[in-house]
Amino acid sequence: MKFNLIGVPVNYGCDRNGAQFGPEAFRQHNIADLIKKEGHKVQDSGDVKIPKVSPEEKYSGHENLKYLEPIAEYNHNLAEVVYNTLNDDTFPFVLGGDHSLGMGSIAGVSRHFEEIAVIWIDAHGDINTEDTSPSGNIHGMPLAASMNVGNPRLTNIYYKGQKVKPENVYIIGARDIDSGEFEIAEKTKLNLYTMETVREKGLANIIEQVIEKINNSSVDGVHLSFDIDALDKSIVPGTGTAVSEGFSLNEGKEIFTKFISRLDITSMDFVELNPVIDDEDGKTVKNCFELLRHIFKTFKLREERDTEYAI
Ligand code: 5AB
Ligand code: MN
Ligand code: MN
Ligand code: MN
Repeated sequence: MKFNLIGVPVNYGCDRNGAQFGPEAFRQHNIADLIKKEGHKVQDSGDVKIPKVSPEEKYSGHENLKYLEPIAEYNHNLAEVVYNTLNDDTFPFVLGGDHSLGMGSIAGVSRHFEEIAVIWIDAHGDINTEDTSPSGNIHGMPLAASMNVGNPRLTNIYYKGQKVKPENVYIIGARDIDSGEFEIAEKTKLNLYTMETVREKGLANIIEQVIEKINNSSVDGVHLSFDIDALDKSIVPGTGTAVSEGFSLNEGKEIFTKFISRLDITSMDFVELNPVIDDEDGKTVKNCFELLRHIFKTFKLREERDTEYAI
């Protein structure tokens, strides 16, 4: 396969120092080499342009949407790169940066395909709006905005209106959900598999359900957005909003093995690494890379299997 690395060095969405150094950390640890070693082609289109604004301008766009203007602007730029990458028959692999980048990724992906599904693996729902958000941090809102819920400046990024239908949205592993988010989940009827549900029904069964639903729907593109805080706090100390009771590394691998081998995943985000708050051994970076290696290995296995069948 051919991957395009797209760096998004942003922390406006989490309003905490460090997440903007994510892309640099992935590159320093040679993510491109890793992808090549697993047998793929890889290009790096560099970093998306992020407008520079000072913390004093934080609330200048809206009283409960921090950095609204620069976030809307950079997401437009990101959407364009993602869209062009797909048109080039290349897989966009977006490196965060905080999760506010989900809006741009999804906007670019949804412009390319007829109808998309979004798998959102995260400790959080990320379906807040300016009315429900306890923090005003836009990294807690990208999935709502992509469904056309929230502030028009965010719902109209790249092109006007809805990017993904709620019935095609799958949140998996959420265990820190705000009360307003529960209401939005119910109202929109998106597919919410909380960690409580995952533990009750078993991870394998939940994955199976999601695969079946997606493969029985009419989508032609599947975007997978992975927030590393889906993993347990003990294995990813280097993320801004770590939560306990998360997935183990092996569960993370199981999720990717199954989704990549049985769904046609067409684009991905890998977000919320904050190297500044990682532990002294770089545990978070190490675990991210173990998972990344597994991801690209699985893409290769899938490709080999598909070409075998084609012959
Ligand atoms: B992340 C919280 N729900 O809205 C909020 O890391 C946390 O992209 C959001 O999933 C976490 O501020 C956003 C409390
Ligand atoms: Mn998130
Ligand atoms: Mn999260
Ligand atoms: Mn976070």
